[in-house]
Amino acid sequence: TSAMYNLETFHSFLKSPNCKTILALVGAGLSASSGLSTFRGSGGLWKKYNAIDLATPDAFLDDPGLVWQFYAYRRHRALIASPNPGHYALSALSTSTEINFLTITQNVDGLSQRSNHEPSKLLEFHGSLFGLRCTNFSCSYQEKNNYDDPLCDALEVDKFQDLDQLPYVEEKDLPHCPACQEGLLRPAVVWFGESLPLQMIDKADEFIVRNTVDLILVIGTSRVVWPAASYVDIVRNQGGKVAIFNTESDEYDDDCWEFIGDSAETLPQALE
Ligand code: BJW
Repeated sequence: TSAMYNLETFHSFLKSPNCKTILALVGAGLSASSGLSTFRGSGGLWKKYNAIDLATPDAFLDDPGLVWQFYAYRRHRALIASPNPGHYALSALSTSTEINFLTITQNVDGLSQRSNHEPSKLLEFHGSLFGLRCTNFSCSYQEKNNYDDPLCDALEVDKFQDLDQLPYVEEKDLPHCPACQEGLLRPAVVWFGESLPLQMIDKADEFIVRNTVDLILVIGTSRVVWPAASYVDIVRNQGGKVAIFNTESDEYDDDCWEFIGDSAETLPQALE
């Protein structure tokens, strides 16, 4: 990273008339200091299972009980967690009247919402842990804000909290659709290989095309999952600046501000 990129130059760019439109791209690292695990790296394991392997349609077909235990555990953890100063710093930007702002969060934990982020400026790109939908193709049942914990007896977190060996949960004991009475419910999140809701992509594209983004804040994300990661290059190609907030340095990217450390600390500092 060149001498041009330091906290001082970041602050003066942020306050300059050249910085009118800001896009925040958020990943699991933003919620790390709220106590929630990331997907990749040291925090990326749940019991002996790899989080990435469980977030797939195949895993759910193969063993819906196991995948539901993973999501029930994460629902519980998210509900007892609180937003951290990083969430609040973004929330403050979202209510500013001076700038055009949008947060694209890949997180499904609901912590940005709970930090009072302006809802119209927040896209939950990969869905929400607190959304449910029916897996029966002929049924369109969905629930948006279901905070029941546990969702059902078999998914009571105490039953698999400290176990090396998880109890096997049969499909009949998992949450089923109250509308069609037969479909298994699933979390309304976007798994690998699944398409993001089209209107989500549309809204993101609309923001980028309408405004021309001056600055993208890339916060706590490994930038490997598409299409979310693609916005960094899209903004750069528009002539926008990039600021990365991560505990690890990206050796391959030196045309950006890089704030190394816990984003719960670095983000409020940079945005103050
Ligand atoms: C800290 C910190 C602290 C730690 N402070 N920092 C084009 C090219 C290549 C591949 C594809 C492509 N198009 C599609 C694909 C395939 C696939 C993909 O991207 N694969 C790549 C992995 C190669 N993409 C998809 O399948 C997407 N669908 C799609 O594109 O559909 C198109 C389609 C069209 C037609 C037919 C079919 C499909 C969907 C992707 C959905 C991703 N879903 C998940 C699960 C969501 C539900 C859940 O939460 O369980 O989303 S996977 C997982 O990864 C989750 C996350 O949101 C996502 C991103 O992870 P994130 O947030 O970056 O976390 P980590 O753990 O990776 O990184 C944490 C970072 O924080 C690290 O950098 C740490 O250093 C840092 N950190 N502590 C600051 N305190």
